[in-house]
Amino acid sequence: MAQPALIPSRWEDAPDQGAPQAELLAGLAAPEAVISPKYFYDPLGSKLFEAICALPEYYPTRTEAAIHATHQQAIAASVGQGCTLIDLGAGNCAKAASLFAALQPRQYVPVDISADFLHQSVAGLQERFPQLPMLPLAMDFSTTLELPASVDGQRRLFFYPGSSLGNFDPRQALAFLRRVRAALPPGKGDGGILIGLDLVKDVRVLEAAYDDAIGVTASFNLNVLNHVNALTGADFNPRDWRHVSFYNARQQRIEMYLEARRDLIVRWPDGRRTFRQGERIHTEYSHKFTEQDILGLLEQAGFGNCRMWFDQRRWFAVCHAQA
Ligand code: AVJ
Repeated sequence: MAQPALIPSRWEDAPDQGAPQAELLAGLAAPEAVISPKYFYDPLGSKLFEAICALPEYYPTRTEAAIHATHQQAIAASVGQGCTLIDLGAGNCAKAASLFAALQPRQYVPVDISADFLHQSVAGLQERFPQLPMLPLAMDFSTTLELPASVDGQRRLFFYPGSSLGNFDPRQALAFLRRVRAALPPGKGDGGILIGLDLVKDVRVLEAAYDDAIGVTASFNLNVLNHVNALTGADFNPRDWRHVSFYNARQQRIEMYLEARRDLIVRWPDGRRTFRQGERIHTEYSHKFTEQDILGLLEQAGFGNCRMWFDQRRWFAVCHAQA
C-alpha cells in the first residue's frame, strides 16, 4: 500500500479568471471565426490528446520523451537538483514524472486548464511519489502566471514541454516567455525554463502528425464543439463539420480548422451565426521552429545560457535557459 504523503497535496485556489463565454462568443461572431485551442481540453479532449500521443504518426511526444531519457543526466546538471518544478500544461503529468528521479524536485506544481483531468492525474501520481509535495493548480496560464504564495519563489524551473508554445503566434509566444522570465527569481542561479519545441521538417511528416489515418486528431478537433456547447449553450452539431489541417510553410505552422459541410445556422442564447458550406472556424496553430528561431526567441525574452538537446533525426529540441 502507498505511504501517506509527508506533506499532503492541496488544491490551491486559482485566480478568478472570469467566464469563458464572452471570449468564445466573440470568437464565433468574428468575420473569421475562431475558437482558442485551450478549449480542446475538456475531460474527453484531454483523453483524446493522450490518444494522439500514442498514434504512430504523432512523433513529438515520444521523440521528446526519448531526448529526456537519453540526456537526463546532462539536463539535470544544467538545471540543478532540488528545484520547484512548475509544469505548464501538465495533463497526465507523465513527462515531468519521468524526470523526477534525475531532477529531484523539492515541490511539484502541475498547472493545467483541465481541472478534473489534472486532479485525477495528480491523485495517481501522488501514490507513486508519496514523498514529493504536489500543489496542482487548475488555471488558464495563458492569461496569467500569478502563482499562489505557497509556490516556492526560489529556484523555480518552469517546464513547458510538448511544443505547446507553438500554439501561440510568434508575438504572443515572446510575450509569454517574458512573463515566464518575470516569474523567475533574478540572477543566474539554478532553475529557469526547460522547454520542448517541435522543429521544421519534411511537410509529409508534419501533415501526417495532424491528420492521422484513424481520425483521432479529427475527433480531438471536432470535440471542441461539444465543449463550446457545454460552455456557451450553443447548438453545434459535430456531424456538420469536417477536420481540416495543413502545413503553411511560409508561416512555419500547422493550421487546423473545422469546415462547415453545408450551409448552417448555429444558435446560442442571445445570438446566432450562419456559416456557408466550406466556411471555416480556426481552432489551432502549431508553429514549428528552427534552432535559430528558438535561440532568438529565448534571447529576446531575456533568457541566457541556452543549452539544447536533440534526437538523432533532429525532429525535436529540448532547451534549458536561465533567467
Ligand atoms: C499540445 C499543442 C503541443 O500542437 O502538437 C496535437 C496539440 N493538436 N494534435 C500540438 C495537438 C493536434 C499539440 N500541443
